[in-house]
Amino acid sequence: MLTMEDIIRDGHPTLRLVAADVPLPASDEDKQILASLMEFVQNSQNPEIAAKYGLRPGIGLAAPQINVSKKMIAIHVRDEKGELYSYALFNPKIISHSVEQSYLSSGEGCLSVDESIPGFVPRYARITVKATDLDGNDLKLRLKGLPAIVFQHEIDHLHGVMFYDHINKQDPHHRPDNSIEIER
Ligand code: K3U
Ligand code: NI
Repeated sequence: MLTMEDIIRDGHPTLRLVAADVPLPASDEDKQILASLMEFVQNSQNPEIAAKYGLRPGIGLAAPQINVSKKMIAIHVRDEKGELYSYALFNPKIISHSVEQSYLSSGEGCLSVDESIPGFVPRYARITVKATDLDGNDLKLRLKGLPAIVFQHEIDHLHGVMFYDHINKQDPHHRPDNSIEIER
C-alpha cells in the first residue's frame, strides 16, 4: 500500500512534467498503479487506517504525485448532496467546459504541498471529461460543484500544473470574474 513516503513534494521535477498517455488496453502494471492510487485515497479517508499509517486525508491523487509520470488519477469525493464520485481513470481529458468559473471558498490543498497556500483557485464551473476506467470502459462524465474542482486539480497534475499557479499573485482572494463560490 502507498503511504505519505511515496508522495513526492513540491520542488520535485516530476511534478512539472507533462505525463505520458497510458497505452490502452492498460498493462497489468499500470492497472495495479492506478488501483494503488484509489486505495491510498480511500485509506486516507478512513480515520483508523489514516491514523495507523500517518496518512493526510485526500480526495484525489494523480500518478505524478507518486513519481509515475503517466496519465492516471483517482478521485473519491462526495458532492453537496452526498453523492459519491469515485473514479480511477486512465488518460482523463477535459473535452468541454463552461465559460462560468467556480472556486472553493476555503481554497485548495495538495498532498504534495506541505504548507497551506491561501487564495482562490479559479476553475471551470462545469466540465465534461472523457477517460477510460480500470475495466477498460470508455466514460464521458459531466461534472459540477466540488467534483468538477477535484477533477481539474488532478488533471492539472498530469500537465505539470500546481493549484497555486492559478492564484492571483497581487490579490490572492480576488474573486474570479463570472464565478460561483463552492463551499466544502
Ligand atoms: O482537500 C483535502 C480534503 C481532504 C479530506 C476531506 C476534504 C478535503 C485534502 S487535499 C486533496 O485532497 C488534494 C489531493 C491531491 F493534491 F493529492 F491531489 C485534492 C484537492 C483538494 C482540494 C481541491 C481540489 C483537489
Ligand atoms: Ni494536488
